[in-house]
Amino acid sequence: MGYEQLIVDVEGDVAIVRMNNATRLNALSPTMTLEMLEALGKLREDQAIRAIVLTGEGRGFSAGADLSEFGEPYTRGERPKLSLFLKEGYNKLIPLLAEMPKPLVAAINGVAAGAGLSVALACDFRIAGDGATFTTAWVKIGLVPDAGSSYLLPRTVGMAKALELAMLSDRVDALSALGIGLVHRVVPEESLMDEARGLADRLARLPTVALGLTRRLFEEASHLSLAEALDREAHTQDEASATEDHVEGVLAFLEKRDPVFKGR
Ligand code: T3D
Repeated sequence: MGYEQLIVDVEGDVAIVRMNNATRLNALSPTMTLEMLEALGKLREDQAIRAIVLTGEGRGFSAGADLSEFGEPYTRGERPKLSLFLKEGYNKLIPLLAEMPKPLVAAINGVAAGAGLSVALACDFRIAGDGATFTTAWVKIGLVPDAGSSYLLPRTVGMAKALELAMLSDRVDALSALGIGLVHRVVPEESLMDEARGLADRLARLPTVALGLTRRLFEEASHLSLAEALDREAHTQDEASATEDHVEGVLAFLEKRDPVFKGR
């Protein structure tokens, strides 16, 4: 199906999702947010897809909320309740990404700001082009971090750095982002998609169910005591060991051959 502000390409078992509102640096308009919910929801259910790359068209990854949507009501003196938009939009999109049962790679091709940064943070891997930049942006328009960044940013870079980024909202370049652990890798802009695609291909060859459960386990464990985490590990190991891929992994080891995982 065609989308207005999203391009979805499927190449083998990898889906490439491109945010496509390029004249506004892929600002997350309500249309794009709804389309992402729909497209990513379908990819989540599609057993043939085993990894997803998320990127932006043009020179931006995503500049966050589409501020042009605010202009008219604010000029008229209206004050729409932002929580209503958040609950219908980002508060559905971010969990959809963060709980995706297959790996997500953000290929950050330009600026990631505000909720655009949140989208990147909700992915498993962040590969940045060497021209990418990052800014929390919210404080510059008198807002607080949303779209999950109050949760995801401190967990990614630590509380002290997260507060600095959120309060000062400086624009951070790709190498600085690498230095604080905001991204996993920085690569030349021209090879960004090849690198992201290569990583996605590698991830798509791994036991997909175990990858999704690993992410879920880490998320759950961050709220648990050690005793509770051990218990969750035991239950989750029952889920992982019920897969064909577990049996294949063990047999391949014993037979001294490479495993062929099928993602089930
Ligand atoms: O309920 C709710 O929805 C609230 C939720 C809030 C979540 C948030 O994400 S709040 C944060 C929103 N985002 C921002 O405040 C960022 C605004 N943009 C910028 O600060 C800068 O554009 C950037 C730092 C991202 C990039 O700067 P630069 O110099 O590389 O590009 P530029 O020239 O500023 O932008 C290029 C064009 O994109 C420009 O349009 P023009 O002049 O060429 O017609 C600019 O207006 C447009 N653009 C950039 N960001 C947005 C945008 N248009 C709409 N919304 C944007 N967020």
